[in-house]
Amino acid sequence: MLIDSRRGVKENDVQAMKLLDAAAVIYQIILTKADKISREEREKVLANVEGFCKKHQALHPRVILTSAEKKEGIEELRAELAGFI
Ligand SMILES: Nc1nc2c(ncn2[C@@H]2O[C@H](COP(=O)(O)OP(=O)(O)OP(=O)(O)O)[C@@H](O)[C@H]2O)c(=O)[nH]1
Ligand SMILES: [Mg+2]
Repeated sequence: MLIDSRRGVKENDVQAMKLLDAAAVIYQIILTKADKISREEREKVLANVEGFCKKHQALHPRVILTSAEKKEGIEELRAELAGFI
């Protein structure tokens, strides 16, 4: 589930999480556009998302912070996806 790191988890994301939990489909949160936020905001959005990981059974606990612009987290994301295959 791609989440804009500037916005965090929104109500429609929570609705999608509930559907995935109910269907027992494992999902993971990938934060995007990390270059657009400060170090402080990163801590905040990570804490926010980690809170959701505790509440949603099917949500993978590892959150990946990425920036397509700075290529940050892309290798990590690729490795994670390769792991699923
Ligand atoms: N700064 C920054 N801009 C990005 C990043 N990823 C995408 N963009 C820009 O965001 C705009 C939308 O690109 P999309 O590929 O649709 O990215 P998205 O994550 O779906 O973003 P939205 O459509 O805006 O929700 C384009 O102008 C991209 O260049 C990123 O990691 N950092
Ligand atoms: Mg888009």
